[in-house]
Amino acid sequence: MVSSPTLPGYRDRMRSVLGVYLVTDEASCAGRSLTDVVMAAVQGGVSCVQLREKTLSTRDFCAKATTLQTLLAPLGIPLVINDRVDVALACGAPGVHLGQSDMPVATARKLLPPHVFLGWSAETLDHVAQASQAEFDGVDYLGVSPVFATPTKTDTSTPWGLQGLRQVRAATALPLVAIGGVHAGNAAGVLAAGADGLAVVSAICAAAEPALATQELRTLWEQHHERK
Ligand code: TZP
Ligand code: MG
Repeated sequence: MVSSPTLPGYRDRMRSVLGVYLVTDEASCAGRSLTDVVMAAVQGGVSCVQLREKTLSTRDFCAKATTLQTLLAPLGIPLVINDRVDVALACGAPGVHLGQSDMPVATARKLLPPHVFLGWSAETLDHVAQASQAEFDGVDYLGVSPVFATPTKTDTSTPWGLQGLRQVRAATALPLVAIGGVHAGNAAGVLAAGADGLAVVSAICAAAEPALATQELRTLWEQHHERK
């Protein structure tokens, strides 16, 4: 649990949860198991793990989510379930991430216990405006998606770019995590443009050493915060 949205400091805790945010993709893991890559990322200092599964059966999705929740909960690292409120409820994950074609945020909020945090993908400034108005519907953070074009997901909207990210930052006080083409080489620029966190698939999953790759992102995130 990140803590209750009604407690002081909630947004700050949400921002640090977003710090280095691994989004899983077993196909990108170069033959290694997802669990091994996630545990390496844990070793490297990952702050949050999103289980993103687009092809698994519900049964297998639940099983994988339960395995990860069992590993991560004792370590205090929040597991976020992508797309599926039912799977999050089934495995007791503390977070859910929804996109524009998933269940509406207000509906998800009705189904989820209040301590479960909810992320929403923002692909346009209109989405950002909606999320800011709908803060009471319970969006806890926004995924700025995609910040750069990426081969990992090609059915995206127009990338925001750093200028777009700055516009999002100016438009909302919600915590922001940038996703899409983020890696150690551009992370400092992404943070300087206003992202609170770095969400990555390939920069960790496909890295030769996922623990080191995570550590590098973590160091960049910490350096950004030391400079602030
Ligand atoms: N949503 C927007 S871009 C993306 C998702 C899931 C994929 C990001 O992958 P990568 O490898 O970090 O660019
Ligand atoms: Mg989705």
